Amino acid sequence: MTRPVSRKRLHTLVTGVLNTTPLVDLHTHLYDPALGPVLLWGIDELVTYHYLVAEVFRARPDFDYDTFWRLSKTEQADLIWRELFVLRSPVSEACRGVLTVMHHLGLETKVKDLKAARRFFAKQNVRGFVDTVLAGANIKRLYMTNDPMDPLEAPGWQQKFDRDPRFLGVLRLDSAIMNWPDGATRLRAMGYPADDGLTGNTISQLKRYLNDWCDRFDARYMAISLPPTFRYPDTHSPVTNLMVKAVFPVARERGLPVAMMIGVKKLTNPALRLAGDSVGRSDIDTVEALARDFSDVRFLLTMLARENMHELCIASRKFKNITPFGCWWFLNNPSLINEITRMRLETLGLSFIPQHSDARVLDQLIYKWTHSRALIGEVLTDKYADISATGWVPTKAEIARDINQLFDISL
Ligand code: RAT
Ligand code: ZN
Repeated sequence: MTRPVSRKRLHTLVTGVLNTTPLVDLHTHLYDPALGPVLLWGIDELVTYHYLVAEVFRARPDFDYDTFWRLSKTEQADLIWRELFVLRSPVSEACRGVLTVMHHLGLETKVKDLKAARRFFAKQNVRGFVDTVLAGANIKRLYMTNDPMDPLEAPGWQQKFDRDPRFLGVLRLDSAIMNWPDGATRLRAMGYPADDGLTGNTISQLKRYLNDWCDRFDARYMAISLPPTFRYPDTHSPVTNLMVKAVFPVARERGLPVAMMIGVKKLTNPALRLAGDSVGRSDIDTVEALARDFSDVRFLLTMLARENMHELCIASRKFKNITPFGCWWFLNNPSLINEITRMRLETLGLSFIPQHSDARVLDQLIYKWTHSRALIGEVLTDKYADISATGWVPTKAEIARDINQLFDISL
């Protein structure tokens, strides 16, 4: 008979392994430093994160959107700092995140302004800071979001460069195939003479674009974010047609997964720009039908509405080609990470990817992963404690094996 083990002992084991295991981050908006200014970092970027831009207007509803956008980045950061960190206690998850990063970097958090933080960052260089952050977050590899049509990113890919092997390529599809025929115009401008209509020529030009850029990026998967109205089958929807006729066939031929992030209502409030997107409930029948009809394509799937999370777990039980991942954007809050991770372990065992950071600013890796590791550690401990009560007590090696299964993604 195995000796009973306390929850405290299990917690020490689990957090010991989790904190010392370098993890892989499946979805970020971070970039190989060789790509230049598209990689954001530093205190002003951190404080003007779009999650905080949305929050500053909660604190200052009298403030005009256009006036805010006319401020310089430094002025925006000063305003957000004063409103959300000085005049009020910074209790939201996005605010807390900034504090976690500052604390980790040895900066005072309860300060009236950002002067000291700015002095600290002025002394850093980007490559050194990449190392500091990846070590601090204990992340060994991360996946970028690469868009050949992004004017900020595209110039960086014009010449060959030595890739940092920690930054893996992902071909993002939104600009090419959402809001069709906008994508057709952009494809033509890039030397892929697609038609506005969904002709055979359009499909073959799009396939050529996908193949060329998967090659150029050494893409490990293709990714798209989709609105709650996304449906399959749907013979009238351009995006559904382009996915079915071009994206899935290319994914199949290349053996690449397709990540679909479903449930974003783009620019519900356009005046908020990047902070203006909202959430809507999406259609799980669509997810199941795609998984059934494209059984040879691996789908990495996340959804934005909490209401979709349970049915996504069940769909994943039915289709082995679905891998649910992460607690995306508005779900990236402690209470929801706790709930979703618990539900996934209970319905899927270890066959899912618990978290991604979605970091847009390099420094955010520190807080996103510190917070998520702690939450996932609590949930895993509870699950091990439950099975330990029957005598099935995990060893440290078994816990390490499980954590590797959850996080050691290689695509
Ligand atoms: O979480 C975010 O920062 C969002 O703005 C989006 O980037 C979302 O994650 C996406 O990839 O579309
Ligand atoms: Zn994202």
